[in-house]
Order: sequence, then structure tokens, then C-alpha cells
Amino acid sequence: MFIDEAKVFLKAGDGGDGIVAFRREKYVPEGGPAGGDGGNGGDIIFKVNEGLSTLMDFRYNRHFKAERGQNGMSKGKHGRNADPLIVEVPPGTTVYNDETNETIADLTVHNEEAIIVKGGKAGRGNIKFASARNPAPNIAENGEKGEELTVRVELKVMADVGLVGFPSVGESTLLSVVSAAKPKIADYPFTTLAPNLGVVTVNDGRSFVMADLPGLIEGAHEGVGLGFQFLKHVERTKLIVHVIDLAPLEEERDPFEDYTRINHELASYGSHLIKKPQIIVANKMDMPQAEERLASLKEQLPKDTEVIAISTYTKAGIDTLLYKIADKLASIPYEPIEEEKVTIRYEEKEKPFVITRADDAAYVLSGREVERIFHATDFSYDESVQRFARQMRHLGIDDALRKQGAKDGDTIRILDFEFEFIE
Ligand SMILES: Nc1nc2c(ncn2[C@@H]2O[C@H](COP(=O)(O)OP(=O)(O)OP(=O)(O)O)[C@@H](O)[C@H]2O)c(=O)[nH]1
Ligand SMILES: [Mg+2]
Repeated sequence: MFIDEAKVFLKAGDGGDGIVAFRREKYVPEGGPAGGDGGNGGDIIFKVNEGLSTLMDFRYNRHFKAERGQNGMSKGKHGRNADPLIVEVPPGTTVYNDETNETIADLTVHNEEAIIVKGGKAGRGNIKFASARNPAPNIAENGEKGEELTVRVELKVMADVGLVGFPSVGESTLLSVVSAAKPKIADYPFTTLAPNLGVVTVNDGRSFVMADLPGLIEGAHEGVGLGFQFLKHVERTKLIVHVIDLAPLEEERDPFEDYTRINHELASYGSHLIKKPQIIVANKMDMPQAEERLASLKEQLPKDTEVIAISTYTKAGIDTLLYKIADKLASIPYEPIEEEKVTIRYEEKEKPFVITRADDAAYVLSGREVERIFHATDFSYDESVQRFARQMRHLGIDDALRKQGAKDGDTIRILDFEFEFIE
């Protein structure tokens, strides 16, 4: 089965905690602060490996967790930073934030990397808090939580050439004849349900990747049939090979009309598709009356339009077609796809905190920034608690609470922690 979409849960490593420690030296009664910083938590990085061609690996592994940073140590020693977790993906992989649908990264080139979730920053040890006024601080930070995110991973087929046409025109048969791919072939429409890729090698040694796509029907650009979800694969190809059936199952179908309808679908999907170079292929030339139909098709096409006549049965015209494709590909200037190589990090534009009321009338504080500060606070030290209070005030939380009617003694809650509002 061809998989081109997967949902995975990612958890970057938490930062290691900073610690409170003091020097203990012989004959030194009051040593200075000696608590080291923690280490940073591991990021989760997606990296392109061009040897991969599917998202199959994600089928068996849907959870990824990077390591935690080590805690700080005494004698000022830092905890070790955690190594990033590298997840390999095939070229053409796009990563979306599953909740917001925003693009996090579009990975196309071998070895290209993107940080998908960031590890938590390390907490600072008490050495960092020493000042002239407070030379022996009893304060350290906890490491930040690593980011957590569910992402949708999508693979866009990176084919050079896309086969496009009505169902049953012989696209899959063509791919099976020119490559080692073994797509399903049958005399009923919609045999192909997902793209098949094949590597085609021309007699002179040149090669390219050809994609066999599910057949298109009228209305495909609006989601009719199967074709629509695969038109996006055509977007990434450099060249379209438009296959026309010269012996359609239904007698009343006319090759020129088929050709026009498919082009109409491509144009309706977006102007860029119809602007892609096309090679027109007339297939099933072994069938009776194919020659007459070909003549009529050519008559209706603009003068001098090239049509390559083939039969996947007799192999007539196949070599000519492959040379033609290779030549055409060579003549198409390299044009990076718009989003290519753009590695975007999703920036949060969230409010630092939100105040809501719980059923028991407590004021509930939530939001990324306030929770970050909360997690970074080690409540077992008085000085840390005081610092926490200062940070809350600095964010404007005290004022906001007052505005919402909080009075001395009211309960304030952050996550599962409660304290009193004190004026
Ligand atoms: N006579 C003749 N029949 C052909 C030729 N090429 C393909 N066929 C037949 O046409 C039918 C459809 O072929 P497929 O290759 O499955 O067609 P497709 O375009 O991939 O069809 P979908 O996947 O359903 O869109 C099959 O019965 C093939 O054997 C040809 O050159 N000559
Ligand atoms: Mg097919």
C-alpha cells in the first residue's frame, strides 16, 4: 500500500533542572554558590534521506520522544545537553501542525533538516543568581518542558513525469512496460487507487521517475472521482504525459474530447498545472480503427501539435516516447517549487496568560508563558517562590486579577497548583 500521509506525536526532551548547591571546602565556613545549570532537552529533527520513498516507517512508529537534559550538579558542573532525536523522512515530505494546519517544514533536498519541536531550555543553577546583594542565593530554575505536538506528515511524490488521462487509457500498463514498477492493471476504470512510481531508464542511460496516477474524470478538480487528491502530486512533476485512449471502451467517447476534458480539469485545478509542458501520447494503436481515430485527433488539434503514437502491447513507439520525455526534461530549466527549502518554524502569537473562573470560583491562570514560568520554578525554595511572584506581577497578572475582581484571600490556580491572592 502506498502511504502518503501519517499523523505522529512528538515530544521534545525537557530541560534539565538547575540546582542549588554550595561549595564545601575545608576551612571555608560559608562557601559560595556552586549549583550548576541543567542541560538542554533534545530537539526532534526531521532529516531527509533520499533513500526513502514512503512514509511507511511512520505506520509502525507514531510516537517520538527526545531525551531529557541532565540536571545540574554540584561544584558548578553543568548537566549534559541531550542529543537531538533525528527522524528520517523521504524527500518531498511536508510537515504540518495538525491542529492549526500550518506548515512547519517542507523537506526536499537530501540531508536537509528542520527542527520540528524544540527541547526545553535548561534551568539555571544558583551560581547564576549570585549578585553583590545576594552572594549565596537559595534559588535555582527547573528545566523548561520540551514542546509537544501532533504533526501531520505528508509525502508529495517527487516524480519528474506524471501520467495523466481518463481511467483505463493504459497509464498503468505504460508504467509497467517502461519500469520495474508493478502497478495493478485491469480493464475497468479506477484500477489505480494511489500513485505508483517507477524509475525509467532510457537506452542511452538517462533516467527519470515516472508517476502513474489514478485516472481523472470530469469534475476531478471539484473532488469527483479519485483524481483530485492526486492532482497535487502532478503539481510537483516537471512534465505531464497526457495519455489518450484511441480505442475507448465506450464507442461514443471521442479522443479529442477526452483530451480537451482532461485539460479542462487541469486548468480548473489551478493555472500552473495547465502551464506545465505536456507530451501527448495516443495509446492502443494496435486496436482496429486506431489509425483513423489518430488522424481525426490530429486534425482537431492545433496544426503541428506532436502526438506520439504507441501501443503498450506491441511496444511500438515506446522508445521514441522515452527519448522524447528525456529530451524534454533536459530542456526544462530547474525551477525550485515555491515552498521548496523554506523551513518555517511555527511562531506562537499566543497571549502570555488567560484568566478564567472555575466552578468553585477559583481564578484559573493558563497560557504558555505563565505555565512556562510555573514549570521553571522550584517551589521548595523561598527565593524561587518570590521570584515567581515577581514574574507574575511583571506579566501584569496581579492587575488583571484585580480587574476581574480578585480579592485578598481568593484562590488562584495554575495547573494543579493553588495559592492565595494576597494584596
Ligand atoms: N489493446 C490494448 N490494450 C491496452 C493497451 N494498454 C493498456 N491496455 C488495456 O487497457 C486496460 C486498462 O489499462 P490500465 O493500464 O489499467 O489503465 P489505466 O489508465 O491505468 O486505468 P486506471 O488505473 O483505472 O485509471 C487494460 O485492460 C489493459 O490491458 C494497449 O496498448 N493496447
Ligand atoms: Mg492505472
